[in-house]
Amino acid sequence: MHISGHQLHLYDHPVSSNALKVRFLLALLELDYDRTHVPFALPRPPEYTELNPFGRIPTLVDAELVLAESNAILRYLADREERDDLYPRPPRERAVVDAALDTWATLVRPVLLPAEDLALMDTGDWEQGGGRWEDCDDQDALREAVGRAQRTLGRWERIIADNGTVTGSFSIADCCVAPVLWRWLRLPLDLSELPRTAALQGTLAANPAFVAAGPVA
Ligand SMILES: N[C@@H](CCC(=O)N[C@@H](CS)C(=O)NCC(=O)O)C(=O)O
Repeated sequence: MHISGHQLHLYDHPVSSNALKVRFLLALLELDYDRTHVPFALPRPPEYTELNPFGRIPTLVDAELVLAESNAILRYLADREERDDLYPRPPRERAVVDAALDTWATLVRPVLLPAEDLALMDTGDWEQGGGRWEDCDDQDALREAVGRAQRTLGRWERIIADNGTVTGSFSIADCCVAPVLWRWLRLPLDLSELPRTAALQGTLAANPAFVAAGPVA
């Protein structure tokens, strides 16, 4: 499907949080890659669903390996580059990173998404990064959705470290959460009682590799 100058090829969208977490890690690892833009509009182009039958963004291609699922891609790239600092080998340390990745993907992310839908995706062109929460037509629904997110982040707060990282030292779990926490800078979230999450959000937003990865929305 592509003629690539680089070994790695990322199928992504500038606005996709799942693609941005991969670009963040690629920037940290200083790996060059080619990019193909996949539009959000459904159905996805047939060349893309041929590569990734679920059609979700992103997909990473590394020679004959075609890898979907952003967290699997983070694990793969850290292992590929033998970056045990980012994804530790000792089972107990690795389990802590894995638990953070799974908790975020299965318990936190899904609760945050409805508020993003109402505040950003429904208020502007999402292909371009969406609109402003102030323009949401149903502010009561938005308040409720943000409240649910806030309560879930209160649980998240209790499992993360207090030094601006997820697990106590920077890992792929930080790459995983960075795009969505950064996106939430655009939502009316009260972090006054969530100091660890606030520190994490601030640290990640200022990370030079995150900035280099080109966050859009
Ligand atoms: N579990 C997948 C989810 C990927 C995903 O949902 N990507 C979004 C873009 S961020 C997407 O394709 N959304 C549109 C869709 O659901 O088809 C991953 O982590 O890579």
